Amino acid sequence: MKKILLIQPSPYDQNHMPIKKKRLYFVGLAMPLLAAMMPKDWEAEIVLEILEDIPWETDADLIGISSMGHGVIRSLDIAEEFKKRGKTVILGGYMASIMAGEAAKYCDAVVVGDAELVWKELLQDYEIGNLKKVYEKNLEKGTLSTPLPRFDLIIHKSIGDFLPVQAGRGCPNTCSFCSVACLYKGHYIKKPLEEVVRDIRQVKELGFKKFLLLDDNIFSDREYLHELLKEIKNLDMQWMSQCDIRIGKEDKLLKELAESGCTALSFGLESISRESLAGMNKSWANPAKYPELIANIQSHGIDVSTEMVVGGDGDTLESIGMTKDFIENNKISVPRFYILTPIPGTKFFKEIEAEGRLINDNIYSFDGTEAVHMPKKMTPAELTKAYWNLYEALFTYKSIIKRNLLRKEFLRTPGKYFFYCIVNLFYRYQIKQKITPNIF
Ligand code: B12
Repeated sequence: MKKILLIQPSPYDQNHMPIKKKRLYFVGLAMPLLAAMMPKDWEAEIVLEILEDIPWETDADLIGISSMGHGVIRSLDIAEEFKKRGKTVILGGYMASIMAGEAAKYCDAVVVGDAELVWKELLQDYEIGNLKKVYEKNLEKGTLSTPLPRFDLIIHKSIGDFLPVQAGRGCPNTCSFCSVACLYKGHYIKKPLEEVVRDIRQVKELGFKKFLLLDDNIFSDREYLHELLKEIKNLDMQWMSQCDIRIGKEDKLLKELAESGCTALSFGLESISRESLAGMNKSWANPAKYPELIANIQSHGIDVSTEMVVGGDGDTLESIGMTKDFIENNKISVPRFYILTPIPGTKFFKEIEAEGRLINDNIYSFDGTEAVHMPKKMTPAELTKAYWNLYEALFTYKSIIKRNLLRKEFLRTPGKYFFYCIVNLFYRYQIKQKITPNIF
């Protein structure tokens, strides 16, 4: 039996050690899917490095390593180490895809984008000793079909109380900073509904009552979402996902979402400055409407979680300060922020580079917690300081109480808001150590 070892690396911490956690709440789908795509005469093992050590002495024939954002440095280090040990190494995932030329230096082959259309060919090439350096066949506009993910390889590990499910990949929006737009170029590729239902059923049969719908934007195709919600409702599960904020004006869909068991949605609001949003090719989002849209989503019983960036072209120290009021006034339980960062490969990176505004060319240090580009209305040092000030201002005890306990919904579900308070206290602890809070 041949064997593949699939590794989801953990990013390095400030001391250059892979981050370790007792529990990984958000597990990715890539490794269970790649394992499911192995031919019958292959055995597969999955290592989630955040929870377990890498078995350097493995008897595996092939090593597959994923990559995300700045975590890619660890992916490349692991690849190098296994290469030294004479193993055949394949790199894949978002970051290796976006910087395939660079990643290829550290491994035998890189899979750019979706693995589904090239995986069989790659394994055949490996077996005849004829691996190509890069495999790329993106799904683009077609339909997405995936086998049942091999969750049996991960459910015994220390993971959360939900598993991932995917209905579609990509997003119709083309925000210039976004890695998803960079790979999928404005396309949303859907799975047949029967497959999504099959996958949710598997999660349920494995004893989980919740799932995370991994789509980048479940509001990409209204009709598809409407049909999907009818199916999900019948499965009696709770779920969370990510979405375009404009869903906030769709009362019918919001009602269907809530009835189908959707408990929380995360929104990339990015900024309260129109000018900043325009600079990100996100003029379709209107921050003046954010409060009304958020309130409407919350009124349907769906929690709103937000992701925002600071350092856009319209941002001033004052507007970053006002972001604190925005988050508090809109009762956002668990807000998250990054410094706007030009990820290599994205349109935003090309623009910033062409304008001579890149101030740090060590792309491996781009982790969204330090300014690496010249903002228009402040210095990079001021931006980094304003970023941490914003986090500190929102994670005082007073602000945590204001956002989570002093709200009308509190009495209906106090347990939930106490849980959010605990998450906030953990974020506060991280912020004090200048660690950007993360959802994992
Ligand atoms: C779940 C998730 C997480 C989870 C779980 C990660 C894990 N340990 O498994 C958590 C919360 C921990 C996480 C953390 C981070 N994440 Co994350 N995450 C996701 C999310 C929402 C879903 C991932 C997923 O399962 N997708 C579904 C699968 C099927 O798709 P896929 O991962 O792309 O895999 C396919 C191909 O890429 C390929 N593939 C993937 N890996 C490999 C490996 C090999 C060997 C091969 C051959 C192919 C291959 O095959 C798959 C099938 O086609 C994505 C968004 C997204 N659209 O994917 C962001 C995303 C991947 N994350 C991202 C980032 C930036 C991070 C962090 C750096 C955030 C941070 N600031 O700390 C960290 C890094 C963690 C790390 N381990 O290095 C970015 C990556 C951008 C980029 N340019 O790389 C994304 C795209 C979000 C975004 N919109 O920007 N993440």
